[in-house]
Amino acid sequence: MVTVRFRDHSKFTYKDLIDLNDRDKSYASPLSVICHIDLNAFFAQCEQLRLGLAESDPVVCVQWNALIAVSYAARDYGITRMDRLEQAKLKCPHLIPAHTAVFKKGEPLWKYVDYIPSPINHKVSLDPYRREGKKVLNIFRENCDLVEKASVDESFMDLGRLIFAKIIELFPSLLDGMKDRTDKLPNLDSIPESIDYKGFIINKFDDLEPEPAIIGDSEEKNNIEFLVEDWDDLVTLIGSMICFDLRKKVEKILGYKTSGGIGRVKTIAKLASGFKKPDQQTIIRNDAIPNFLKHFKLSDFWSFGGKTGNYISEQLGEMSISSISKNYKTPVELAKLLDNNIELANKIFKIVRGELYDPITEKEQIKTMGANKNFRGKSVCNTNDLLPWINVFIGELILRIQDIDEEDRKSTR
Ligand code: DCP
Ligand code: CA
Repeated sequence: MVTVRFRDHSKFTYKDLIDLNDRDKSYASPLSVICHIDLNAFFAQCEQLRLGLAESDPVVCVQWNALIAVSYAARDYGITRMDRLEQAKLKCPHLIPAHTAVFKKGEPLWKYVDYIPSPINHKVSLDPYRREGKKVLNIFRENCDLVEKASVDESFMDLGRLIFAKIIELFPSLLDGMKDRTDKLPNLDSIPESIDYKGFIINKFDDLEPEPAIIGDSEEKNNIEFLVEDWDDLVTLIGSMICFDLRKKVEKILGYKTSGGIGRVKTIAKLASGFKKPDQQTIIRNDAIPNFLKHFKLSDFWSFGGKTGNYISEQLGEMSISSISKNYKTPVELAKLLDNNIELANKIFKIVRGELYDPITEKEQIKTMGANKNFRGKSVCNTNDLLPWINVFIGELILRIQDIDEEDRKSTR
């Protein structure tokens, strides 16, 4: 249920709305809407569908005897990626392990084999998953004009143009009434009934909405109110409908279940898509950002892994996101804790407020390409042992280059 109760004056201008229609400007508009979509238990889902199994089958994707992806059905048995295959089988005796495709020593093509391959004379191929990931990406690209591939199974999308078109379709008189781009957008009394949000919502910071903080899902949400107080709420709502459509397209065409997140910036959309899994999506309205971020630590922002992440944890300790935003009112104050690194302080200052307006970068930059293999024990002692692996490496690189060529041909057609 959507309730429209606009504030006295909108905080947003016609320019903010019009900027959504410009690929170069929309990410920086205060009305920007980004969605992030992540495939659930990706490699395991690929294997489940390849083998014609059901979603309820406890499939795990295996590399030698390590689990590299665990289906949600297998997670119900308490199985995680940390388990070895033997431990997982103890937890679920009817577990279905599916080994990745492999290159056999000396052969330049990968294949799925009907025996348990040994690392001594095989090399894992992740090509099948890369290809499936590409198919998903292509669906997004056919339906959205600005898509960033974030990893093999994740994409960010700038929904600006899609939302702008929908708004103009719903309220065609909007632009006619505009005199000056700096004018505030008009208030709305109601929105058409066909417009309803999709997904979980987090309540707003100002406590206008009832607890609990996380309310509703797509099935049982009829009595849950999605309060629209300004245009940012409305664009986020429409964003949730578009994100849902994109996810359902992927499911219908390819069979994959996904999770989605909708928010004004990439960091918020990314955290939102991981919030409810599998096959769910979470909507973060701007006023709900402080409430939503209460659920996370600074280290949950993926860009702070590794060295920078460690440095920040050392300097700031286990500080919660809320306390960073409450205690440090300017980037300069924060920089004092970070050896006066004002650039980093600025970034953290914006991240903890959900204000890091980063553009969506479309072009995938391939910086390097390599093929490697860890040789075990004494399996490679001389040139003769090594030469068959060169065939494998060359085969692997040729396949990758062919895939990229094909992609380039498609995009220049
Ligand atoms: N992957 C891997 N080793 C890791 C992490 C991931 O091989 N340490 C591979 C297998 C995953 C895929 O990358 O299926 C995507 O990684 P995710 O972190 O998105 O995890 P999943 O998609 O498996 O699960 P989720 O549903 O939690 O996203
Ligand atoms: Ca995933």
